[in-house]
Amino acid sequence: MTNKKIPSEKCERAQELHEILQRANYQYYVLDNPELPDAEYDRRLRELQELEQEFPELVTADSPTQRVGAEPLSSFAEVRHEVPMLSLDNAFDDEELLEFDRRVRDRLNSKEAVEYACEPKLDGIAISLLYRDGVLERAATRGDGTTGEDITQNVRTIGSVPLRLLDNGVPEVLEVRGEIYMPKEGFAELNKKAAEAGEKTFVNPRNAAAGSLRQLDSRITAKRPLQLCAYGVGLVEGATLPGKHTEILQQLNQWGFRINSEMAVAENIQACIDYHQKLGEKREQLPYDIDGIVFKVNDIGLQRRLGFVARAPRWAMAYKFPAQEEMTELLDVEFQVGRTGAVTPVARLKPVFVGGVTVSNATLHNRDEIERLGVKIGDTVVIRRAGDVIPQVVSVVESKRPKNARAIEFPTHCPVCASPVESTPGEAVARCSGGLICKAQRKQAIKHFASRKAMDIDGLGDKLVEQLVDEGLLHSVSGLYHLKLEELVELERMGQKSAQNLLDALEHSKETTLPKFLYALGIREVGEATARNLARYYGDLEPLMQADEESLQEVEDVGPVVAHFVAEFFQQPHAQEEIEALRQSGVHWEPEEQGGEEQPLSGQTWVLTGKLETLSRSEAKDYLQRLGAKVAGSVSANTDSVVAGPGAGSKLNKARELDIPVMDEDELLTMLRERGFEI
Ligand code: JCF
Repeated sequence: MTNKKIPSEKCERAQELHEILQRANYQYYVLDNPELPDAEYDRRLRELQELEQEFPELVTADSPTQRVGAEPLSSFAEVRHEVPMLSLDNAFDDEELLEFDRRVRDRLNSKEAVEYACEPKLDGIAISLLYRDGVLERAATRGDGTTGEDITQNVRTIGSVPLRLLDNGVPEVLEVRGEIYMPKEGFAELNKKAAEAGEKTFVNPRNAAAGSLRQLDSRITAKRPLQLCAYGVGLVEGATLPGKHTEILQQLNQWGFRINSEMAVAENIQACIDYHQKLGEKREQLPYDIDGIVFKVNDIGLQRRLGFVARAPRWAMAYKFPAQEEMTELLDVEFQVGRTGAVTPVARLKPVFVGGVTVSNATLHNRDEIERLGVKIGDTVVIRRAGDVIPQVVSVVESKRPKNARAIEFPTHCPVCASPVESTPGEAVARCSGGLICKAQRKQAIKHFASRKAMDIDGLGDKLVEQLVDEGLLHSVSGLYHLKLEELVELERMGQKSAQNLLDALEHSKETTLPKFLYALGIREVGEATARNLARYYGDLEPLMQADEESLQEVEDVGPVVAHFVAEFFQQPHAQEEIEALRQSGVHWEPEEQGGEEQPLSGQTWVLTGKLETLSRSEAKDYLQRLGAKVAGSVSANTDSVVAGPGAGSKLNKARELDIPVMDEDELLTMLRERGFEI
């Protein structure tokens, strides 16, 4: 960076800025521990940009200013990989993994256990990064393993890709291999923004990552939340790397690369099976998509002895998890009517095994979603089922569309009660206008009323509610308390004993609390927490029923929308009659202690992160709210306490950074027990 025309102090300043920005970048992207505030970073970057504008000779390939993207390309150049980029052989069950280990030991003529490196297999795009004298020279896609595409301009924009290696003693030539991926959170945000702007959304994080890297205009790539995780090396010249795979990765980490924080060493193949099992349970909590675990013989000497077959090394294996996406056929679309009248299109599918279970229904959410997907009946569709989330239709395989594919017609009238279906402008959901005239809404309302967190009527399951309504024995929530033994025993699959049990449960449910009763009414947008707030503010039902929208908004967490739904609900003559009938039947509660009295955690904001083992997430939240705490989804300077379980990631880091007290689940349980909860 020496040039006669440039004053030496400018040259030195540019150098200094390079170092500051490079270090800040490393702390932010690799260590997850930023030290330079964003504004400070931006100021320094601007200073460097101005310097480079004044003296264009100062611009180097590794300058932090090069991360913002460059002029669009017309196409990507071809790149030949000097050391081929291999793919991985797959295993799908324990037996296949044990088979792999046997083959390894046979080849090595070894009876002893082989040590393996274990890491999650990220669902992204494999790439090669070539460094010469520590400076990023070229980044290329894997392509077919031998020839890939030069995407250097795009890769340069990714914060966690070092433009220059840290430390001295780097090899003259170092080719680092890794996976570029989009974390789940960034993906969700990107899609949200795209949807709001009426643009096309991405089907999954992997496609989003691939699409972002394939941009000819790197300024677009620069705006995408991409990450790099290094998993190995290719070409190395002018240095000797350590003798174990895990040590090489540690060395890469020293040089400024992110490596997977879940990486572990397994002493033998059984430990690999355990690792696969453990990560499988943690899969949903990880901040990125993975599709399996990669196991590699850890000793590089042994790797050399094992060599390759065709395109895959003999020393590595990917043990896959059940796929979360599969293709199947859309047989039909039905429309379900929910408790609040929402009409939801449901895809009836040719059964397909996905995410570990057989799926034959998936949600299509709403009319806009059907339009966005452009899906027709008869289409082949991609179904995604991740964790316990409802299966979704993520895309249509248009090349497989049959000639007789039929358009999906959204009903103008409720399929259950024939009342008109109405849409509110600005709302994606269409609703049946039938209210409780609609059998579907009535059934859902009764199921909700009986549910555990509401009136908790034991033995009144969904099936039984359907049966009672269909048989004409039950027309409303209050009708529950008029059911008779003679009627019940007439029902199919209902004996004398279960009929009596149900009547006992109904009797028992009459003694309730105001929050539970309010929640049970199923007022739109009134969940358990809001019901509790309303109960505490008004103390009893009558003042709440009289409250106007303005007064309602004085209640914690109640805004104009919720206030409107609450006031509207109690104004309906039908609702008033039902409430009256329920009280006539003996439903009762003690008035609530009103407002004023401070709860132990009033005014505090708590955050739950990671996996909880004894409590479910919603139970923990519920307990904390009952002590007066607010439970938030992200950590900020306003957070008072964080409960972190295994697998806690960025939220925990942030809490530590901000010096916020952190406790584990045991400590939370102790605290709750001290406050009188019996857990
Ligand atoms: O995370 C990955 N997708 C991943 C891919 C990790 C690895 O350790 C890999 C890989 C592809 C090939 N290792 C090889 C040899």
